[in-house]
Amino acid sequence: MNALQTLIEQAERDFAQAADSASLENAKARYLGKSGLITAEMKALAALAADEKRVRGAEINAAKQAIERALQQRRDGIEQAELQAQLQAQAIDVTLPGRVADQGGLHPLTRSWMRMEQIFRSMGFDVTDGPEIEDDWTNFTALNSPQDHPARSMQDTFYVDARDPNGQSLLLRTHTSPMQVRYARAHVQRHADAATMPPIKVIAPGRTYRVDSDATHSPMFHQFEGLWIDRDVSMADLKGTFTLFLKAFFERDDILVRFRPSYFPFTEPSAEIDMMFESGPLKGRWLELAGSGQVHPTVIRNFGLDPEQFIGFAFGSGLDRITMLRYGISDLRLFYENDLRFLQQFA
Ligand code: 2U9
Repeated sequence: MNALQTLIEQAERDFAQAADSASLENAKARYLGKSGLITAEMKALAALAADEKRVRGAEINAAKQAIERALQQRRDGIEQAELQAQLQAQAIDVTLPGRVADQGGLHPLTRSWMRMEQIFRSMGFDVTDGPEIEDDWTNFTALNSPQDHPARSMQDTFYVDARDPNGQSLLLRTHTSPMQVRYARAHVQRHADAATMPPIKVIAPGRTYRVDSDATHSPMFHQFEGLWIDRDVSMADLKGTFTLFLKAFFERDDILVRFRPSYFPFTEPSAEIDMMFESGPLKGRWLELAGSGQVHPTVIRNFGLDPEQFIGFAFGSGLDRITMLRYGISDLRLFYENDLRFLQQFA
């Protein structure tokens, strides 16, 4: 084997050992660089005779080309290897499950609340709001609950350890009625002339508080109350309004409604409202749904109106209760535990 062939094989081995482009370029310099081995062979040509020069020159050129080919091959190899390494480092596992954002949903009570508001709005009722910490007068006295009424006892009501600027005791409202007291008084003030006053027609939904806790009672629960005061509103309007609401809320017509005589300090006469489904799992059972009645003359007077001129009705019902009936829920506490397995069924 001649020296040039040895040189080619040596270069091939050197190039093969170069692990990256930098070492490959160093290896190239050893053969093809200014003081490289092939370059040295070229320089040595000068000392040869013309004939020998031609033959030897062609041999050296062939060797140089072989080394350049080997170099290019190795360059391509290293480039491929580097690309592969880079692709592997940046590899994406397309079989991984995607990171999907969880979608929230409305709480069943919120759904009922919105549904209830929408139905009453469609019947011309306004919707009002008010404070959850109330003063004694607005929560009790204005609603004809005398000072010694049992609903005022410390066992039934959460009193707040503070008083309002007028020295009145403060409490967590025990019903949503005080919102209607506030609404009605503001309405009467705004329409100073009773002769042209538009009717008071309002729904008051919201959180209420009582000292009570078991499967069907929670210390915090939701009520919605209606109030309609005008010159000629009757108990027949009450029955029609409430029946229409029930049929729209439960999305069915096979509903019977009955009134039973009752007592509330703020209404006279008063009635419990019961409802019966004529089919389905609750078929044939009277279900207590609401209290109601003609607004007591003392309450009308507390609005600043003359009870000889103005008359109307009020009702109060539990949002939690009608939501349990609508969805077939048996334990009230499910609404307040925030267990996603329960809540997701309504999303
Ligand atoms: C004003 C005057 C009267 C609202 C009424 C009831 C009867 C009643 C309860 C039913 C179950 C509340 O959710 S519950 O615990 N409510 O029995 N509520 S009449 O009467 C009013 C309201 C406002 C100014």
